[in-house]
Amino acid sequence: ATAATAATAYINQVGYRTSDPKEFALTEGSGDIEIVDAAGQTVLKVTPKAASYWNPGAVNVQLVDISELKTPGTYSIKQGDQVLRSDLKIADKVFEDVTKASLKWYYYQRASMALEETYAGLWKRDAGHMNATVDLHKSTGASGTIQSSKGWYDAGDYGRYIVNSGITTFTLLSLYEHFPDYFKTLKWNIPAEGTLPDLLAEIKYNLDWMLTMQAADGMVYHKLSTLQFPGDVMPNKDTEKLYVIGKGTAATLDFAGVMAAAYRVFKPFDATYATQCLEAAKKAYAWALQNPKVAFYNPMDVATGSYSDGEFSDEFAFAGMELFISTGDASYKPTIDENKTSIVPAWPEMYGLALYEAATHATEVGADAEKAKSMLLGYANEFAYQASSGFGVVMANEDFVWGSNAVAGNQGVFLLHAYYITGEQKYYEAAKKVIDYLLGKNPLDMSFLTGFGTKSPMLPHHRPSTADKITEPIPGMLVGGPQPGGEDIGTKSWECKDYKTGVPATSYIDNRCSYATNEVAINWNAPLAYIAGALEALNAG
Ligand code: 9MR
Repeated sequence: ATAATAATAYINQVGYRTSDPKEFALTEGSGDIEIVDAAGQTVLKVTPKAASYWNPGAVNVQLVDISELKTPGTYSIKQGDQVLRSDLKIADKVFEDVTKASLKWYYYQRASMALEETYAGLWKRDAGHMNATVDLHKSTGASGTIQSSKGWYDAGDYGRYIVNSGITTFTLLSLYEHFPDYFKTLKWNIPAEGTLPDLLAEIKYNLDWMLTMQAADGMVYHKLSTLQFPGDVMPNKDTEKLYVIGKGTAATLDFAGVMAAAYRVFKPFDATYATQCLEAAKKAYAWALQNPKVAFYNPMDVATGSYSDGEFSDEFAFAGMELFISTGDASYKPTIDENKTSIVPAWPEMYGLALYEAATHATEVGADAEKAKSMLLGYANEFAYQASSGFGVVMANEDFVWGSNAVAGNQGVFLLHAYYITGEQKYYEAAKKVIDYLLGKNPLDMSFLTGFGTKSPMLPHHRPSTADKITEPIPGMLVGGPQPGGEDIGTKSWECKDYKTGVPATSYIDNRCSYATNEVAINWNAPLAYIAGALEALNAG
């Protein structure tokens, strides 16, 4: 007899919730699938269904529905005589540890404090960037110094950037705002901040930094970083001079929206702090109205993250909507523009956040809430349809950009909002398929979250994980993911060898060199944390 090549089964390697619909992908190959329990008993037989060709992976797969598998345990997947894999897990709260770890990662990213062993374990480290008196770079239009400390390092580098802090901090604030009961008690071993729930303690660490970045006239500086990226050193060894760099309408409006939302979330815990946030938001918004077109680009002597954006109507809508919801003052309320097309949120595309808010505050927002709903559902219906084919994920070729995993994540958050608005299960299911994709049901057959899954990134582009000499990367980090740009491929020794496959969804390398596919970033972890947290909170007793 000739031995047939075994098919590959692509599963969510972290597992499936007992009560959720469940599906995995399978390469071509014929025959029914058997699910076998730890005692060797076949507990389920399924005939794979053909699925349509998935462009980004240039591949045909079949889909296997195992929703009927509801008994917690670890199972094998068999086809004929062949065991395709033995790491299929079913459990009640599969995404709780993912939620905790992806949120705890923000603690590991904290500037200006030592990470103590009681919290950080193996990854304890000295404090970095302790000099709180920071020079204003000439690009701020001012001179002198400000006091600025705390906040999260952006990514694999040690920059702190207001624009990217904007979408990140807002996503985490909205996670709390949407599920206060769940997050009031969920803990993941970080230092206490008064009596704040862990999620809010973590968020406050970054809000405190953001507040330092506002000038007296309301304007918000663009970023706090060295002039060039540091080498692969621990935070305390990055001793180049820090500067406060640039200013602009995007940073100021992103700040305004975040601070307005923070007002609502912190009010029950600390009214003084909440009011400070709201006043800061109002001042920022007022500055932006007077200065509606100040774009930031890196000055000649600066090479750190630019987060440049030249179009601000989306940031105006976001900030205005948050201020309107928080104050009830109609002068802040933006008009919903039905011609907007880039409505899946991303750091330069904040319009979708205004839509989320409008659609879920129908009473306050009035007629525009219906417009927002129909815009969201128009896309969400398309997404839910796409999620029923291929790898079960929404991602199309053009979604494979730098940080593609955050595009997937934000599509999932988007679908969850469609679920909140309608209560329709198909949106929940499609959002759940996003987390399946991120945790292993993808053509690379890997989980993109460090420390989670059978195979996950070991060599992320993340300076602390490189310099600490500990084999395991810090857990709970979502890498940027595959994309065909190859911006990091080059001739210098520290740049990557060519890893492009000609296929968007497999152009990826698990290597320190790859800042374009294997870096981590605060704005990429946030949507994953949101989906994982929401899926658990929605199902909590
Ligand atoms: O996430 C950013 C991505 O959208 C851009 O295409 C890319 C190049 O400008 O930069 C990414 O952001 C990086 C930032 O500039 C600096 N810190 C690391 C970020 C993730 O790679």
